[in-house]
Amino acid sequence: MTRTTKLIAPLAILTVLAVPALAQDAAIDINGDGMYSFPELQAVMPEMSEDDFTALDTSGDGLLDADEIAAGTAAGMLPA
Ligand SMILES: [Ca+2]
Repeated sequence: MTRTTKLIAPLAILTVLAVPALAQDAAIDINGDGMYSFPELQAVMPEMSEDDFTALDTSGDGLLDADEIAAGTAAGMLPA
């Protein structure tokens, strides 16, 4: 986990509590960068393990881009 994600995680959790979980992508993508980080996903999917996230992060950059999100959704590991 990078220093940035450690700082963002508590903010993401607090923000997600204020909106319906899984309502829309914006509810997951807290920082609006178009990608899902592990803290962002885990905030709305507490059952998501770091191993699951790593499996979805095929490029290994620590973020799920649109292609990785689409693949995870198709595999049933992410909400549609
Ligand atoms: Ca990635």
